[in-house]
Amino acid sequence: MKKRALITGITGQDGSYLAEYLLDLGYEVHGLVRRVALEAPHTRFSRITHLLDKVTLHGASLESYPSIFHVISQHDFDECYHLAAQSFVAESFADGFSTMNSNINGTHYVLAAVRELRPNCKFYFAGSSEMFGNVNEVPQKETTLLQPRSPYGISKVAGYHLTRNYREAYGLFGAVGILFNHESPRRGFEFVSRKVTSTVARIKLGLASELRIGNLEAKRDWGHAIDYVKAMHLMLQQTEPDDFVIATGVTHTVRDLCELAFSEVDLDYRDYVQIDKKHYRPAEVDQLIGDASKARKSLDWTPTFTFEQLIKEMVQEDLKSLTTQALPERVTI
Ligand code: NDP
Ligand code: GDR
Repeated sequence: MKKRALITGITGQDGSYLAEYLLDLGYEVHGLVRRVALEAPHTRFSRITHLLDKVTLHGASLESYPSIFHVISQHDFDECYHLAAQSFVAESFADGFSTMNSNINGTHYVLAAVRELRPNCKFYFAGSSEMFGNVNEVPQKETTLLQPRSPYGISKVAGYHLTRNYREAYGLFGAVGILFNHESPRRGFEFVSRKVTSTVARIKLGLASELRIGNLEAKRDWGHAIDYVKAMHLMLQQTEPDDFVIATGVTHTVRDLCELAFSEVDLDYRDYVQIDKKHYRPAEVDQLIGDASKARKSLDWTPTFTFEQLIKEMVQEDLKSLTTQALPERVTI
């Protein structure tokens, strides 16, 4: 029997890779998408264009319990990967109310509908290293204190507790992946890795002259999304639900990222990078580095991409897109 999976956020970076991975494993894959996405498929489905004839899409919104309930009532899902969220930390400072609403209530709606309609469906919640926030230990692991520093981080802590509560109170198989930053050529343009690699490609091709950026000293543990979606799947193949940190254990500064990306096209980042205070966060998470030893031991998961391979691939893919097709303008406000 084919396993049937529902992915919320299938149009996002992780959703698109996870859909591909599950299809390769022989799953029947369903995706929850916003109704607005159905009306603008050329832009909204850009990451899953190649999958559209292989997956079943359902219109729903994280803001509407009835819409989620309706989707989950349609099929007997074996696994539900809840990835949909307002995922940009800076935006959560600009509009904390919307972020809280989608990320906390949306997660609660999915959990409540799964419990009501599909109590045997395994549930994955996309937790985040942003939950650690003002870190009290380095590196961070599953037992590290949660002290979030942004409305986004707070919303993910709430989702984490909701998932654990459904596990403990109702016996739902709910697993939380505490994933550190992971990137790819499909990363949104507003996130720093893609902002840097896409601007480097534009500069190299004479389409831009500078890179305006915020805190160069912020440190992140960056991995490749392809590795991270495999960890999500592994978490739902266990006999008991549990929570896992997924990270490379290697940290770099935003400055390292710029240096590497510019050097990939034989340029010196110091000639192009301009610090713009507007990209600083009201509260920053200075040093994130994960200890994924529990995942390594229990899931047999290890990352396969280095930071250098990741950034090289992103720069090369951005160069290729620019020379073969029109790359959408990055809009920054
Ligand atoms: P993206 O921002 O690329 O994708 C987010 C997805 O959520 C999109 O499909 C988006 O749909 C959907 N979505 C957003 N708001 C709503 C809504 N109101 N109703 C329905 N769908 C909505 O994120 P990633 O793929 O990078 O991340 C996936 C998940 O993992 C997120 O929950 C994120 O917070 C979390 N995470 C990500 C990490 C990373 O480094 N990438 C690290 C740790 C956690 P649309 O296309 O229509 O906008
Ligand atoms: P993050 O990713 O906030 O860690 O959240 P992002 O790429 O936005 O920022 C990483 C670090 O870079 C610094 N920075 C800048 N960031 C952006 N976006 N733009 C800039 O110009 C800039 N200059 C410096 C930031 O201050 C930060 O320190 C991502 C998201 O995918 C979340 O959904 C996920 O939960 C976490 O990773 C883990």
